[in-house]
Amino acid sequence: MPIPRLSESARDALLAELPDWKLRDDGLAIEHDFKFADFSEAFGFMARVALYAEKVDHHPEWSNVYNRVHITLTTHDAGGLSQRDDDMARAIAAML
Ligand code: H2B
Repeated sequence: MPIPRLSESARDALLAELPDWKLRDDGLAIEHDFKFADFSEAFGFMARVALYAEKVDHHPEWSNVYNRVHITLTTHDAGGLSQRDDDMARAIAAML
């Protein structure tokens, strides 16, 4: 089922409130490169995000190299950003 795209004003408000998240060049996703003390910290964070993602049925695109976790949030069912990405970015901020 298609999901509505986030309005430009909602997107701009999110980026203003969470300034570490950057809009991808195509405007269809937001990205954040997280850096932790070591792999254990990074993987613990990923485990928390993964459990939350399963609970809300919204999944990050991500990669991990040692103590870095790169996360891209977009909604495939919307073809771009949606409220689900807004909610996820805020939830992730609370998991740090
Ligand atoms: N995650 C993301 N990032 N975008 C989606 O559109 C999406 C998802 N859709 N997780 C969900 C799962 C959908 O495929 C299931 C069927 O609800």
